Amino acid sequence: MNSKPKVLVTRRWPAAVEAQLAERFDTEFNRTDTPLTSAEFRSALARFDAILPTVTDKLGAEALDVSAPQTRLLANYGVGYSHIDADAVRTHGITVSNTPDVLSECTADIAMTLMLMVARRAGEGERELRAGEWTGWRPTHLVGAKVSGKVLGIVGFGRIGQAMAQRAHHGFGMKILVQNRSAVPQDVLDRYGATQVETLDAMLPQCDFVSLHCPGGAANRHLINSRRLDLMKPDAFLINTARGEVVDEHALAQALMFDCIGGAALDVFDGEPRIAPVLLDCDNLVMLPHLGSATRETREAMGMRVLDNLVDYFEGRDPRDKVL
Ligand code: 8YV
Repeated sequence: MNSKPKVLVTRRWPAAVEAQLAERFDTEFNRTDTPLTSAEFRSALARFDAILPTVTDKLGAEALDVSAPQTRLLANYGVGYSHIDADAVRTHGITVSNTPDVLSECTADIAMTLMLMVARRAGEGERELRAGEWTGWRPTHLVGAKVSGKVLGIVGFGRIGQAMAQRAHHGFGMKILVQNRSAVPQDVLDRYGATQVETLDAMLPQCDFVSLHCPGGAANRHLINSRRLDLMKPDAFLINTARGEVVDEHALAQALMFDCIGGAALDVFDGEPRIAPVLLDCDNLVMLPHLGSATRETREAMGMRVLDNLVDYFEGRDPRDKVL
């Protein structure tokens, strides 16, 4: 009889991690590489001891509408877990873990990439060149905004927010303002020459760039709405590598079309991979397909971190990255 815990991996993972999972657990892999449906999740919850979901697995009330699930652990491959219904997992007594730390650097790298791309109009430039429309250098062609030395407002000063501040302050000489739900210790702010501002409304008018690094979910849904976009400087830029729902995308499209802000750059979208068509019409918008953690090194490290959490749990300890 096989006594290894039964584990379901919902998407394709880096080969090295899949090999370790297969060795240590009775592992089933979803080889279709398309997200499971709610019905498939309900059936999996009856059969597996642990499920290893990703951001694309909508584990809402419908998918978790089961009685007495076999599943005791959802070990999420990713740091954000707003796709998992916290009330439903609490009702079932299911434990949830995530993968913090290992993706902070690469996600901050993508936020920097987006900030530079939108300020320097790199997306527009590449589109023009590929369309064969570049007529040559001229003093007024695709003139963007300087990044170095400007004011960057960071919303959410956790690990990724701090990795962003590290790059922007020490690499680009930017002045850092911080909005965070709790008080950030002074020595942490001092590391990045940062100042915590009491409210988001007070911070927004002071920023040349605003970068979002807060959690998603209901609490932060449309944190950036038309009223707050109006508070931003008319030449300021918004960067989102957090979660799509944090920004009201229709309000953002309006703000971009009517030049209420200078531009925006998004790695995440509300209801992704569907993109609100209104966004596609905005020239001063850079969009990437959720690439924050997408490096070989980080995706492998995320998988290994999930493995650590599984081992913790099945050896009778709380998983090291337990979040629910
Ligand atoms: C991950 C992310 O790639 O970790 C997160 O929360 O947003 C991404 O960078 C994705 O969530 C994988 O599940």
